[in-house]
Amino acid sequence: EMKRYYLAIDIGASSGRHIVGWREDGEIKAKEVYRFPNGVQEQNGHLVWDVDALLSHVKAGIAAAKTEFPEIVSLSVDTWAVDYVLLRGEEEVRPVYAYRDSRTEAAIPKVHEILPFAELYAKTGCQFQPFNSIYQLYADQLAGRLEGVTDFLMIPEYLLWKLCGVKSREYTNATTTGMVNAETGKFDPEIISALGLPPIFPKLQKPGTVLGEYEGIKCVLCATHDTASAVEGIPMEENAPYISSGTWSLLGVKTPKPITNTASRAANYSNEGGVGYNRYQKNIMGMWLVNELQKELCSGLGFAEIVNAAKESRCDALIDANAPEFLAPKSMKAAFDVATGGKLISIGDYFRCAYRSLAESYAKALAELEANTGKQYDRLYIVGGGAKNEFLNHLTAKATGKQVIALPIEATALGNLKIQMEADL
Ligand code: LFR
Repeated sequence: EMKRYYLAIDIGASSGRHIVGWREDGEIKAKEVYRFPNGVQEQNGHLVWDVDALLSHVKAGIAAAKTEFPEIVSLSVDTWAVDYVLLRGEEEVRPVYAYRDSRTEAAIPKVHEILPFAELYAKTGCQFQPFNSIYQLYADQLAGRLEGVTDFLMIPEYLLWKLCGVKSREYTNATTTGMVNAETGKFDPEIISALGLPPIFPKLQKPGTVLGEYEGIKCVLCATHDTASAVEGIPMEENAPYISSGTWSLLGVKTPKPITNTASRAANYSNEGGVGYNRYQKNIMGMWLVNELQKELCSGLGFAEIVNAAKESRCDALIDANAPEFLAPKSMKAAFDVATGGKLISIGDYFRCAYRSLAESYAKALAELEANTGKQYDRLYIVGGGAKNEFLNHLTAKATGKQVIALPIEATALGNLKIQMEADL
């Protein structure tokens, strides 16, 4: 029997990868064929993405995949959420801002003047984050950047358009904009008209939709929000809470319906689109804390050395891992110093503090999840790069009291591949 090969292109805030997958013995097998760096750039005091570089890496990776696997049935792209490219016809509105940029600061109170957050949450179930597309779009509006704009494409949709010439709007990623109605699953017309946004929000398409082709390879929509693909890619025996652990730690559970009540809003839980279910989920600052500390304190040290230093430290200082001052500080070290009142001395102290604080915030988020869903769970699945950190897994088990099942798999790529395989039936 001929094997059928599929290509997942998974791009995160700090790197991207091309992974070819196929079915073998009832399982999805996968091989990484290309990897490339990504990262925000500074331009005129703003944080932006280099989407041209992303596109050329996407194409170079497809070429690399083809040399190893000449017969690829289809490809799909997933990336981080909320960010987008605006088009005027075929022309990009530049720059393409990155979500940690502070340009939304003035826009947020103005949006909430028109649509109080409680009202927005009741409609969309989307968590408050200063970078939600709704605030970015309103910042665009205030800056006059929406004039003549014909299209709003989120990053994966933009890259797929560049490959196959077809513009799409995919459901799971759209739910992170803060503009999709949780009940209807569509862009909410009242939100869009209240903010006076142009008519650039058409009907949403489902993961699995075939768009077109690129060099004979079908271009398909996966769950283009990386976290939605990750959740699809977790091999779970039962429905249990998960953490997709990377730049962010996304902690959540699948629920049949969104939960948008006051307790849920107070806990700032999000309801994001999944593939046939709701992701009741919370953003926790994640490995961003560790990576930023490492850049500043000890770029020469490897992962194992950092974990060892953290293990050896006896420092018991904690920070609130989700406090806004850690989102995009000029100096992560200084942010930790201020938050701990100068208690961190050795390098190990900083990392011990970061890991323990993450574990504590997982425990708090899980308690909220259990209270708000009215369900108790015994297990916690952890996937993504962070799942490889046994020290953090141990701290997490201790803080949460759950059985931690850490799977060192590329869940996002597996979920991306799974959706393509299902679309190929
Ligand atoms: C993870 C992720 C999160 C989203 C954040 C910003 O990569 O997609 O789910 O909240 O990035 O887009």
